[in-house]
Amino acid sequence: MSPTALVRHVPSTFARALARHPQPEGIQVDRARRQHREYRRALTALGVTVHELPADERYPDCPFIEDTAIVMGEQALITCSGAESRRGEEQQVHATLSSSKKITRMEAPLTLDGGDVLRVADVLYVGITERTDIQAIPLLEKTFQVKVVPVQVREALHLKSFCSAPLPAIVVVAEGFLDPPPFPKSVEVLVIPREEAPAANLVGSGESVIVHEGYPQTRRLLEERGIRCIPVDVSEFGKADGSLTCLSLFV
Ligand code: CIR
Repeated sequence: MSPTALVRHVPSTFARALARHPQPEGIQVDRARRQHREYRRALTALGVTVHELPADERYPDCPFIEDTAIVMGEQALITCSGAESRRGEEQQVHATLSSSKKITRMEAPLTLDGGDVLRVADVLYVGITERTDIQAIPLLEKTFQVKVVPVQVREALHLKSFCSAPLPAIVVVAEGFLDPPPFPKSVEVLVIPREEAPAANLVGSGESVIVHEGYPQTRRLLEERGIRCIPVDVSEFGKADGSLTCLSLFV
């Protein structure tokens, strides 16, 4: 069965999305919408069935759907965002998943963003950040009955801002961000150059990954490893600290 991912369209309010380092030229919503379309096409090229949710104008950050839920098998944990302005985005995701998943809800004061949850085999590595509270870990353990390893993150918004696990047993990490990497020896860790750190965030399926356009060293490293790369430009989302994984929620 092909994997399925939820994506959420770009609202016209997207120019007001949260940004740690707002760019003087601002976010171009039309360009973000075109990039989102290319991203959806790339998911389809990976063999993923894409389920599109409508934008919600009240939530400028709603395209970053990864943050709203953690899904493993039949279980879904609907998160409580660490950013107050994003609370409420999860309702539509909850409604969508409730027909097919067993739902658990996280309630404030517990907070967690999906961008902090990296799944490698049956272990969840969880970034402890401004968004994700260490107190949320017992609920993850209870919901999914898995081992959870906390990882302190200081240099970035989320754990997955500088690493990802795009294919089974392959983790891509930007040099110097996770020293030493907390993964077992059975996991292959591909280290990309620090100057390409944002390119460590990748989405994959089968033998292929979606990579960021404009990061040639990362692409070469992956291709030398025999991984097919589909480049996509998500630079408008990058202006709001977004990347590739955050634009989809694999269910
Ligand atoms: C935020 O600050 O919440 C959004 N502007 C960006 C969220 C990116 N999410 C992710 O990488 N999982």
